Amino acid sequence: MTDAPSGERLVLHGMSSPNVTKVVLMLEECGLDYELRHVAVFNQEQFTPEFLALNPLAKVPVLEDPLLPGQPLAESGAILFWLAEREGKFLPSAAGPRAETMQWVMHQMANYGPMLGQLNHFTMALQAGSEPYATARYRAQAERLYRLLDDRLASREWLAGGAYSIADMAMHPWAFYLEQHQFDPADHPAMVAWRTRIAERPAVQRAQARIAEAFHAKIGASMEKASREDYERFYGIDEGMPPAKLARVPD
Ligand SMILES: N[C@@H](CCC(=O)N[C@@H](CS)C(=O)NCC(=O)O)C(=O)O
Repeated sequence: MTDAPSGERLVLHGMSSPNVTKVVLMLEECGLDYELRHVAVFNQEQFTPEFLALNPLAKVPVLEDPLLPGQPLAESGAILFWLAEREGKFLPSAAGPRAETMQWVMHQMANYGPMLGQLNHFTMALQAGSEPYATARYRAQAERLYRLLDDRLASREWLAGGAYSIADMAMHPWAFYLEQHQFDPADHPAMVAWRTRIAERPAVQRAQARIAEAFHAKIGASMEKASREDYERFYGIDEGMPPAKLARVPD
């Protein structure tokens, strides 16, 4: 984790989460040479001094790019904008399509990520039914967001700007929570068709293979050895909070 990137190679610090996956999609679409480095977030590795020097908020992804020496880049949306400008790809240059594409990247960052992420927390990290108000609140938010996505895609092939772009890459990994969040794919046909269209792209398939190879076994091992304290730190639970009924966490 401490070695700076050398030569032309980029280094992406992460795990197999949607916010990391979207960046790997872009790296593959651009044909860049990059290395994936696992950060064991279930074992508090994001809080080590080495990682905090990369991102003081202690979250992945972080990109180290030889073209940005000494400037590790956090926040997946900012990383997508950087790579799009660096490569001159997947962000239209004409003003209208460019603004629309930026709007949908920000939409994903500001709404889909935070709201679906909270629904994940209250439905998967906690024991079922332990926080009914929070679960209902974030499910209602998710319902609005999935409806918006399906309506948007009913009349266009790609989310914004008239072409496949970083807006689609940002949103795509989040769109797979639809079924886990117990919404009916049959009620979201345009969204499901778009999801499949993107999943069939060779770059997306290469990205999935790279993620599986770099992260899956390591994440499995890190979850296996994670303690209750590790999980509480990951979820941001501290002593002053009301007790949380965590699921699948050792006593
Ligand atoms: N807004 C950030 C969110 C990043 C984020 O939430 N990362 C999670 C994994 S997807 C993480 O590193 N969690 C570890 C922690 O919070 O301790 C982005 O899009 O990059």
